[in-house]
Amino acid sequence: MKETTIRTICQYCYTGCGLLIHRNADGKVSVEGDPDHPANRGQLCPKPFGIPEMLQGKNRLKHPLKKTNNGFEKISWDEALKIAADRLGEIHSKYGPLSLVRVAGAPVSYHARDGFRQFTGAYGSPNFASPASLCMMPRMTAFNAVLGGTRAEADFERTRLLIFWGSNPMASERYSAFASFNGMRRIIPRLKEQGVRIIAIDPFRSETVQKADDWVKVNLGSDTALGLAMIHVIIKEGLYDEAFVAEYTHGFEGLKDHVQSCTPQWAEGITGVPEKDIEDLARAYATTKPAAICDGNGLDMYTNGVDAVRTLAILMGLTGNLDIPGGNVFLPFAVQSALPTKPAPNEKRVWYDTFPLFIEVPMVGIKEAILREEENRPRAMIIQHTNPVLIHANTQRTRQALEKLDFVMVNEVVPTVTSEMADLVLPMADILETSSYLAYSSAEGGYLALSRPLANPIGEARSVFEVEYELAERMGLHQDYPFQDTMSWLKFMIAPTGVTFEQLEEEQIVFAVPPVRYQKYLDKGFNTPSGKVDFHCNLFEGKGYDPFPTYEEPAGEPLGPHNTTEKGFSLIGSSRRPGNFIHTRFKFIETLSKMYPDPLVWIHPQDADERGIKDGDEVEVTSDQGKIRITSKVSDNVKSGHVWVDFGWGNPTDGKAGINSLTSDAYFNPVSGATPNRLFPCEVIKIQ
Ligand SMILES: Nc1nc2c(c(=O)[nH]1)N[C@H]1C(S)=C(S)[C@@H](COP(=O)(O)OP(=O)(O)OC[C@H]3O[C@@H](n4cnc5c(=O)[nH]c(N)nc54)[C@H](O)[C@@H]3O)O[C@H]1N2
Ligand SMILES: Nc1nc2c(c(=O)[nH]1)N[C@H]1C(S)=C(S)[C@@H](COP(=O)(O)OP(=O)(O)OC[C@H]3O[C@@H](n4cnc5c(=O)[nH]c(N)nc54)[C@H](O)[C@@H]3O)O[C@H]1N2
Ligand code: SF4
Ligand SMILES: [Mo]
Repeated sequence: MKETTIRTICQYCYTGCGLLIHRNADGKVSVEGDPDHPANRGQLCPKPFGIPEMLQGKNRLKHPLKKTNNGFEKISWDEALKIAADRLGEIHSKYGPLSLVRVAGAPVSYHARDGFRQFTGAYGSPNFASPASLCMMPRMTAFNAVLGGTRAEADFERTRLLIFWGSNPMASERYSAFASFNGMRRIIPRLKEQGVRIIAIDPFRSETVQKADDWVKVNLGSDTALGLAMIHVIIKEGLYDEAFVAEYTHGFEGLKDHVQSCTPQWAEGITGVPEKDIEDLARAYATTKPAAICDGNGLDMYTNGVDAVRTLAILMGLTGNLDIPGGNVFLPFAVQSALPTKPAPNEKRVWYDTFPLFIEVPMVGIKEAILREEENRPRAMIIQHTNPVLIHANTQRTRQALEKLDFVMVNEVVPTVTSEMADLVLPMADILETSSYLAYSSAEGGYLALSRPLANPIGEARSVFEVEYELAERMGLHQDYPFQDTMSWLKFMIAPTGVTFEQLEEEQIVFAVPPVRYQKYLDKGFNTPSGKVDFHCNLFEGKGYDPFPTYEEPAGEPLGPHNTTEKGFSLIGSSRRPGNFIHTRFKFIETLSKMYPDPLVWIHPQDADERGIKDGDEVEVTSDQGKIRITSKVSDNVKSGHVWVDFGWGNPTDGKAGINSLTSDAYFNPVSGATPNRLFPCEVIKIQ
């Protein structure tokens, strides 16, 4: 065999590192970081080192499967697509176009995000759902409402003070939405060398907290109170940017009144952060110029998360740290999502009246519509690149909702708890077996990179776009389809950038957008209803929400740590993600699982002691929703009164506990539909 090296990219997280995949004369595969890729400059995290094992096809779904009374039966593609076309056609005739919902996964790779979106539009349904209400979109909705842009990214290279607020990039590698440059993975040590002060606001001593200069040990779900108190201090002490506030913000006087009572003393009682530390934090952020905030997913999965992020957006505006070098900037971006050519009317989607400002239907709306048997409820679900049973709050109720559907089709690469519930399972080509691309934004410009196939699709697995098109064709829905397979999708998506596939193939990395231009507001204003930073948020007010962010207790919590609930729960549970897996994936890849074999429940030494629990004991965690068995990790990384359960297990291929058996979907954020996946009252006992 000839030795080969393929230059490609990793699509397991938002960093999109460059990879060199070597295959030697014996066929042995090895992985190296691409030294010339701007995102990582040769560095890699552990995950792509699982690629050689993944290419062996362990646990892969190789054939279409249909559910029968005796379990799954192997069928041909022709039969599978006939079943899908017949069932979806019948459901369309009986219940109309709104009866279909397409549920997709985290948009880390674009084929996850775009798959079956076009089809759903052509079918006539506006019903899209995903983990968006748990992941990034609650933040984007808040930023957009106040700043008129969904993301204002930290301008890492030029800042003097950096606040990681509910983000843990030392494990998640998520420094921004899609911005990657100058070897993002080494940004923290590099900034420290330059004397930039780094602060982490986090209830857990995370990998990022461990690298920070200061740790603001905030209580779970209390960030709105912290943000409001910081705004109070900055206004009271006159530390805000007067010129910027006067010229470019709307509603300052109202804001001033609104935060009058939000004193640091008030916030101390809620956040657990001493009054003096809140004052110091506010002063540091307002007086160190420029300062930037790196917001994270730690703010999303609370019922009060959107307002927390509105306080971040207001802080950026108040201090003038917006769209300036070293502040939070609106970055150039090359490619948008593949929206359906013929979108169905948005206002017709399920639970639109409840969530008019959100980009799609929060999963809680889909589940409730089905479980309450609402007339316009979905009857058919296409599940594309996601594992809803494990990732949404209250696994038991997610299962019940799926069971009530007339038809469930799951597009997957491996068997999961969700695919086990399907009527039809379609085996998909993995990202390692198809062409794809990523668009990156950065202050230095927006660029594209190519993801190349490393092998042919395993068994009978096929590309999602081919399957989607063939199904549309069988149903007569293909007339307006802009792409028919992976390659035509890729070319269609990158066309607006002016970059061609041939160019990408030759150059691998192509810059398509010039470096950021700062202070765009000088001539364009802000893209909000007032044209300014909306402290007083007109968009929210117009839809009946409070124009200013207000602290509300996060739902799902008992009165506070050590306050026993009626059921005897005296701990507050949350969840975390270990650095070497992505969500529910890769647990059967030994290269990765040997580094972190089991999910753990992290408990403070004092709480463990009171319960006779030692490190490594088997324990039972019980919440209102259910119970799980898991191994304990006794650690003072946790605040006393909190316990943290590792998220991502629970598939048949790992046989371990899934945390969302413990979380509740009885509450949700009124704007984003976020459920409290990171907050549940619980108790932990040792299994004797
Ligand atoms: N290894 C790995 N990397 C990943 C992923 C993965 O599953 N595994 N997933 C990817 C995805 S989809 C996402 S969305 C990103 C997320 O990446 P990040 O945005 O970095 O978010 P998390 O990794 O969830 O870290 C959130 C941090 O917030 C803290 N936190 C929890 N609750 C609160 C709170 O109430 N207030 C504050 N201030 N902090 C809180 C947590 O302790 C944690 O340290 O990671 C991506 N990268
Ligand atoms: N309690 C709790 N709940 C959470 C979180 C948490 O921290 N705590 N995190 C939340 C967040 S931020 C997110 S983003 C979500 C993640 O939610 P998901 O996106 O649903 O999570 P994944 O495990 O990445 O699921 C992706 C599925 O797609 C499959 N897959 C992989 N490649 C392909 C492919 O090429 N084609 C197809 N068709 N399928 C493929 C994988 O096998 C996997 O089963 O979970 C959310 N839920
Ligand atoms: S940080 Fe790791 S998982 Fe993320 S793109 Fe880079 S190598 Fe892949
Ligand atoms: Mo996410």
